Amino acid sequence: MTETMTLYDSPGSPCARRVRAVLLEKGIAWTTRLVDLTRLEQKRPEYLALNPNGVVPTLVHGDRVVYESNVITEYLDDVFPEPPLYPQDPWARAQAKMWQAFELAMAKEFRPLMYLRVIGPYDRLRSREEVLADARRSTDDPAHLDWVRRVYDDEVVSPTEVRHLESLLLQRLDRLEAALPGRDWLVGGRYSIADLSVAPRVQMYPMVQLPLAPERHRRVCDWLGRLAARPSFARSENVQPG
Ligand SMILES: N[C@@H](CCC(=O)N[C@@H](CS)C(=O)NCC(=O)O)C(=O)O
Repeated sequence: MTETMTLYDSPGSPCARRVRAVLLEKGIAWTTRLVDLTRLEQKRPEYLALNPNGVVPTLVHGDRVVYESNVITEYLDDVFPEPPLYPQDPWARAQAKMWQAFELAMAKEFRPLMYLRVIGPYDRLRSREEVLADARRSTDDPAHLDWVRRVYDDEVVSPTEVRHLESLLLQRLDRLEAALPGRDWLVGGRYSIADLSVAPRVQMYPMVQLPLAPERHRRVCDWLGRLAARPSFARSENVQPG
């Protein structure tokens, strides 16, 4: 009997997208369960029972619950080895995992801008009371509820912190640019989990008002173009790929 595969996912989540991309690369069918981050559904007790970190993605494979996107992708690569996405060679694998660590650090810099420039304005399409009432339906944790209020009231980060985060995120692009001369992919001369791990967030830079400038980051733009040309990566943009 085939085990069921369910992905707890959210549109616009680069962390979930890398899991979708791996599922698509491997031709694995799955069912999507949407978690609405704007309604704080990721902090609902029933979701926290699956993923105590209260973030997407979470994968449920049969009776196994796997969370943390890089853990999920490695699990999928082990259980469904074809095509392999994690390098076998120890040095190449270490490099791929360092790119994943780079991405995790980049995520910390990116998150406040995402809430400031995307989720805050989206929330403010509705009344403050409505947004807070929705959040209260998901959790009674004061810290989480206060975060929703701060996002709504545009109090996520100060302008000074914004400039600092923007600068750090641009340095991330410089770092990528410096890694790409003479190579199409980040590690081992072939498309791998390193590319799949880093690209989804880089592709979202324009959403947080950090345009990708070809004059400064030509190789990064070309690399994203190569990824976009891969049907599985292109399809992974949608939570429920058609
Ligand atoms: N390190 C985690 C990070 C997951 C994460 O931060 N997910 C975001 C969406 S990309 C999320 O659920 N954010 C909601 C929140 O921070 O409450 C992973 O890679 O799975």
